[in-house]
Amino acid sequence: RKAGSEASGTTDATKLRQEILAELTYSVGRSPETASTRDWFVATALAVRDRIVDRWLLEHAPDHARPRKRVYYLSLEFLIGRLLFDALHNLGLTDAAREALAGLGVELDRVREAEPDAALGNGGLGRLAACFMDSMASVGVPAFGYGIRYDHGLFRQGMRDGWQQEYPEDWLSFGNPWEFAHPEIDYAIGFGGYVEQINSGGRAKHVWRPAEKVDAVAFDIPVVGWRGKHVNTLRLWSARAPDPLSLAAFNRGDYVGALADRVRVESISKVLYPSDETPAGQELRLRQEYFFASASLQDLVRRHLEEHGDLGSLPDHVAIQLNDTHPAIAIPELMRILIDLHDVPWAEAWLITVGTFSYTNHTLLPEALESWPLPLMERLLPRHMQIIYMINALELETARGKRPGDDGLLSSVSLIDENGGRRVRMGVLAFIGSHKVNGVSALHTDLMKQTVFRDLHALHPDRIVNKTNGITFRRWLAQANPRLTKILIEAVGPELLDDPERLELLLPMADDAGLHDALLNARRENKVALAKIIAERNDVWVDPDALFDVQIKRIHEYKRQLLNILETVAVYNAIRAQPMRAWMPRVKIFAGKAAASYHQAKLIIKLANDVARIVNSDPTVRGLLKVAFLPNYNVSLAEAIIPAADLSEQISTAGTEASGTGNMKLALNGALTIGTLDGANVEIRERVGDDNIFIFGLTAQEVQARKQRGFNAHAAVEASPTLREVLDSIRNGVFSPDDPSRYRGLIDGLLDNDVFLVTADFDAYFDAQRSVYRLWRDKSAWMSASVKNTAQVGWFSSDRTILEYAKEIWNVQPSSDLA
Ligand code: DL6
Repeated sequence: RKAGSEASGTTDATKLRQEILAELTYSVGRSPETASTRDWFVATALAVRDRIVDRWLLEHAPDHARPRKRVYYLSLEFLIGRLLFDALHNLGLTDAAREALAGLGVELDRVREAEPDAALGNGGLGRLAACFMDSMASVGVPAFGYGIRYDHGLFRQGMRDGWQQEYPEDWLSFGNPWEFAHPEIDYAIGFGGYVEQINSGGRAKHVWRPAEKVDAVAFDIPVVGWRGKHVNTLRLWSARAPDPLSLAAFNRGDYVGALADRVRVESISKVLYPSDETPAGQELRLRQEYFFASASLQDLVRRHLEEHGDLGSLPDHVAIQLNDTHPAIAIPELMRILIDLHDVPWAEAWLITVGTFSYTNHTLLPEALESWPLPLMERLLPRHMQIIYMINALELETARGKRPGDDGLLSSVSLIDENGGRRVRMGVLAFIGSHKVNGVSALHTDLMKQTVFRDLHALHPDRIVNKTNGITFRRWLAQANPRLTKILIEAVGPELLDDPERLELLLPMADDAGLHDALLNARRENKVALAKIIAERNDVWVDPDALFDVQIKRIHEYKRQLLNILETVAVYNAIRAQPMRAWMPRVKIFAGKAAASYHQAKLIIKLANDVARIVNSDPTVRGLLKVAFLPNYNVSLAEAIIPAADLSEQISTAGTEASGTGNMKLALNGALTIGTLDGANVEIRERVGDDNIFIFGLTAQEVQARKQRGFNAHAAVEASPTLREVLDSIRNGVFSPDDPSRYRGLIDGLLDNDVFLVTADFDAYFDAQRSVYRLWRDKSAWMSASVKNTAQVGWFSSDRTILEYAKEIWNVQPSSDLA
């Protein structure tokens, strides 16, 4: 078999059909007559996987003659979603698979639905890691993604009477046909114990004697890039107890006790940490971080030694990217491996470490910046703590040399936070131990320099760089929106799939009525499909000709779903006041999960559902305004919503959203953005132009200034009769007649301490929504703006982002650049 064969048409379909049948028979153990849709999915996935494997093995063959520098992307989250269409599309096999299965009486789209959504991430950070894996394989950057194979990914969100309920997610319960288990790739990970100092040939040497050991076992998923040219590896670690059970306890009849140790040890890879923000389960989280960082480093050091023999050349052959601070413990771990296990002197070890690591920051929110209590660190990782103290002492000495007498600077750049219980600051560790530190949008990077890393930036002015996020167009355009993709390919040519910046060729056609009609038809079909999902999940019928106004993302106060709900209520009040006016039909669509312990976010979900219930059933409204909160937002649901969206809500308080990537996906699919000058919205505006985006609200600078002056929400509300009416109606129980005081605390809290300046931005947002109405009434003007969005966001491809990382951070040559 030839991997990545591009041969299409009937021959390929016939061959693929035989391969699928063979897998169904010999791997799944079923006949076509008895096979379920899931069986067909497994058989198809296995047949496709076979096609990937030949090239994969070739790419991973030990190549001592000319080894290329590799990237190791360390991320606690990979929100990969379903993989079948990724693989088929990248191999050019989607049509062949459709034909092959049709010949067996099976529909490819049903098979696609049978694949569970691998939800090994919380949101943007994890999805970015998944897009990067696709892009690294596509542009030919040799890479490993390293993470954890969680038995249970992000919780399944259900709704009970409008309240979020969390249920365990079970993507692995029927196995995972994409992965290869490698029980032989197994590293011991230590925890606890003590450090012994021994004399080794006249030199003091530290030996860590852990009290406890856990095995990390590798599971590999091949990641095939565009056109099947390269295959990288996503290696996920699963925790195994060294002893399967205590036989002594078992023989005593203590069957539960016999397994207790194993259950405790293996809990490390049981569940994805439920949120970025909660303090709960701290110790388990730290164990997860060290577990996967240590396994990954042991693995890459072993590979490097096999290929190159000595560790001095590590930075020449290895680039390790830390996806946020979660894997930052890898920095002292590499120091430990170098110093304690390979006798590398400290100064050289530090040069190797800094030369190898780089770190991406994804948030400025203080509560999301990780730090660990010293006693916990000292207990779990005593040797690492010694190394951290040493790194800190040397860094502070350098800082003192550069800024003598500046004690404020010293305490801000110290690895140890002395305020209110001593803690290790992982952001500082990641910064100091990396040669490059990047933000994820231009604004975010500037703010990093001015705020969280101001003093570190002063000491290391060349370290912070910007790498604006991107998305893979293969998933978010070609797979998610085949109707639009077909039109775009007809308009600008199939090369678009290789080079999304070719979308700019659409610009001269932005006012073409024929193109508008084609796009409107495609969008309408997508909206009909979404309307069906809304009817099935929410029992609400929505009009596909209404404006679909979409806010899909994690539920968080800074993202301001509340602002959107307040505007919804304002419109509802206006319709009730003047029912017979010519209201523009609109559907407000929300989706997103709240962290299980984030009560305010869960209350906001309940409010959205309460508002939906009242608005959707009010006969005065006559269906002109509908509200739907779609439960269980995940990658697959996003793939259904984004192609059907007319308006994209990106309304975070300026300065709080690091980048956003949903904003890019929606603009690419032709939705117009209503948003603040936050994160990558700023760069989207620069590209699509002021006339094709609805920007409103305070800028990041204005937000800072307002806060410094002391913002008074009462005054803002007094100045806005519309807002006052909205807040009064919510506060007085109009939307919660069963419990009229349900939202009193929420509204009073907003008035007393409006941290995210919802009230300050309300009027500007309300006005911007009126501009949306005006443009929507002029279909051709709207479509012209929509085309200009699609045409000008090609730059936000994650291939472009990865090429920038490769050149400016990793110093890796993508194979597309090789002669
Ligand atoms: O960089 C990916 C993504 C950004 O687009 C979002 O703006 C940002 O909120 C998100 N951050 C996280 C949580 N960060 N931490 N820790 O998901 O990253």
